[in-house]
Parts: sequence; C-alpha cells; structure tokens
Amino acid sequence: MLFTPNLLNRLSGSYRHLKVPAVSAPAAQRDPAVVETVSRMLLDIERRGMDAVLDYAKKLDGWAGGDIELGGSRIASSGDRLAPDLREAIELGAARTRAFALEQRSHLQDFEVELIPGLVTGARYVPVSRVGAYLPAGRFPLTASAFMTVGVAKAAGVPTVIACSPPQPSGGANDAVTYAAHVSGVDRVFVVGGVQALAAMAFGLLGELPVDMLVGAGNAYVAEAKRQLFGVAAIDLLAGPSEVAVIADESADPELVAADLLGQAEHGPNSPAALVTTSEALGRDVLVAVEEQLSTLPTASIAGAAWRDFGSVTVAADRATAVALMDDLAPEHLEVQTTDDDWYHQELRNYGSIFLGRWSTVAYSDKGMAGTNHVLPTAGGAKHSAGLSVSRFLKPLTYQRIAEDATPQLAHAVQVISDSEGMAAHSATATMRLDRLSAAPLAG
Ligand code: HSO
Ligand code: ZN
Repeated sequence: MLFTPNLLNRLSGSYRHLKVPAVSAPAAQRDPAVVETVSRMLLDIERRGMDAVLDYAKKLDGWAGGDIELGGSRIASSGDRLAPDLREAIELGAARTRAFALEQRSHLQDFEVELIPGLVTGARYVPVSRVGAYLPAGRFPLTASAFMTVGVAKAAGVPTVIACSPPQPSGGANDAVTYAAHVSGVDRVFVVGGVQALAAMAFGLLGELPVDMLVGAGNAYVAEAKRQLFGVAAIDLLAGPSEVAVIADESADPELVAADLLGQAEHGPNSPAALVTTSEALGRDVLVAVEEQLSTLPTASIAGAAWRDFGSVTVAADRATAVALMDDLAPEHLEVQTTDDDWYHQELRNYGSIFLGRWSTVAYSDKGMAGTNHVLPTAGGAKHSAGLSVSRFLKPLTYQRIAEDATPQLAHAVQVISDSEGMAAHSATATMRLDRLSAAPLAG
C-alpha cells in the first residue's frame, strides 16, 4: 500500500506524511523462485497424480501416512474437542455469515425481458457445481475462513464443496477449522496442505471430479498455485498480505485507531497499515498510542515490524484530499472514524470492505461476526475487483427465446453484418430462416 507518485505530485501541498514506511520499494510482483517451485510441483502432480500429492504431503507437511480424508465422525466430533465458548462463537459466526450471504443471494434476481415482439431474453443465476476451499492452519489458523468460503458457497447453492487443510502435528486437521467447515456445510474434508492440496482439488485426485473453482487464502505458494491453476479452475482472488487503512478526523479516539491499525499489522511482518487524517493532532496521538500498545502486545514482534516497515500516517488538508489518497491506496479493509462518515461512504470508491464509525472494527468481520466476507482484494486489487461473495459462486447464464415475429428484423441485420465480414455460414443461418418465413408467412 504505497501512494502512487503521480498522484502525490498532483496533490502536492495538500498533504503531509507524519510517518512513511521504512520499506519504500513496492513489493516484487512475484518471487521467481516461488513461481518455479510451484510450476514444477504442479507438473509433477499432473503427471504422477496422488503419488506425487502424498510425496509432497510427507516432505512438506510432515504427513505421517494413513487416510488423508477426515472421516465423517471425526468431522462431526471436532466440536466436542473445543471449549464450549469457542464452539458457540464458531456457530454464531457461521450463522451470521450465512444470513448475510442468503440476503445477498435474494437480491440477485433472475429476470426475463421481451426486447422487441418475439425476442425474449433473460438471465438465470446458476451456482458452479463443485468448489474446493483451502483452509490454512499455519501460524494463525483463521478459523472464520471456512465461513467465508465453504459457508458462502453453500449459501449460493453449490452442490459439492470440499475442503483441504494442512495436517497438524497431532495428525488430523485443526479442530476449530474443521468444526467451522462442518457447521458451514462442507461435504468432505481432506488433510492436505499447500500447493499439493490445490492441485489435488483442481485435477480431481481426491475421489471427486475436478473442482470448478478454488477459493481461500494461504501463503505465497498457495497464492501462486492458484494463479497457475487459473483456467483449469476459476479462483476467488490472489490474496497478498492483509491490509488496513483508517480515515480519521479530530473526533476519533486515537487509542481505538491505533488498536485497529495493529489489529491487522499482526497478520505478518509485511502487512501494511495506513492512517490518513484531516487532523495533525490526531495523527500524532495515534503515533504515540501505537508505540504504547506495542510495548505490551504479545504479537509485537510481528505487528511492530509491520508497522515500522509498512505503516504510514498522512495528514490531508481536507476531506477531498483524504478521499483521493485513500482511493489510491485501495486498501483491503478501510475504517472511517469521523463526524462525516456518511459523506466518506458516498465518495470513496476503492476498498475491499468499509467499516463505518468507531464501533465498527475489522476484527468483527475477520471473525465472521459482522456477516460480511473477509476474503477481500489486497495490493490495490480493490481498484478493479470486489471481494468474495455469494455472487462469485453464481453464473448469470443468459438465454433467448426467439419467435417468427422477431425474425425479419434480426435475420436481415445479421445477414448484412455477416456478409460484410465474409462469414457466409453465419449469413446462411439467417437466410434460411427468412426463406422458411416467406414460404409460410406470418398470419395477419
Ligand atoms: N484479515 C484477514 C482475515 C482474518 N483475520 C481472519 C483474522 N482472522 C483477511 O481479511
Ligand atoms: Zn485479520
């Protein structure tokens, strides 16, 4: 999340940085070593199938052998191994995420329209048939990701949703992640991680047909595997490090703003966090509050490094400048804590999800309690794409039903265009229909 130099030139004089990231070079698009490794693995798995998947599982995930599918009873009992309050929180998150997705589904309406007499067209939303969800369980297990991928796919009506999650030192998958997938309606769970998991789902090596779509976040190898498998299957998006940005004015609570910046910086040492404020005093207070909170935060080694290397605080002369700066960053998560939250909501165009008002914080969505999806575009992707939602699993399939009375107009124009292009067979499909029509003219 670095500002575009051209934009800064254009805005010069109307902003001032109080803190800039220590790392000022944009991250390399892709690490060639990762691209190479993933491509070699995918070729190997495509050729050798499950043998290759299991070799990688042993070598990279420390898989000890046995069945790679979690049995139904093992899935169903995953909740029994959790503390009751965690179990309840997972059930709440799954239900809330599903409620939002179902509501959104209800607004995607099939439609039909008669454009001219005899030309009836329409669109029907049809879910993809098979989805493969990757559920990471690395440094942080991200329990709620199952709601966002498995649960939302199921709310869209996807008939088959399978999931892969890396094996834990104890053997099976992470219990909280498994339970989250279970209450989200997953059909089958496999204990396979990383590139080999995505390949196994995309190539149909798990006793299922190949999946039509791969979803879910993971490390750089997982993201690269999805990129290379795109085309074999659809993908949700290519997620980079989690990002947060805040727009705040003098009315904001600096401690809450600081906490929310660190709340995402915790994801990893390269997670960007940016504050754009119309109040220099607030900006300075937040800088102090961040340092204070880092001094006691258990994950300060990660969040502190992220803040030092990728954190920024910028003072904007006015609201319009704040909007221009933020639309340029196009952050994954955007919080607005000002006296004019509605105005900002109207004006801002580029963000994955927006959190309005001081009582709205990113973690509520991260953990599924806000109902909205946390699989969101990063690294400026919010300029062109929205995050995962029920609509991504639905294909708006079009249809047309055309009768005799529309035929003269359509056929004639198609003849003219086809003939001008030299496409004789296209033209003939229209001509033959016109011939049929003159043999048996329309009544009246
Ligand atoms: N912020 C992550 C999601 C998440 N964080 C889950 C914690 N748990 C990507 O939006
Ligand atoms: Zn998060």
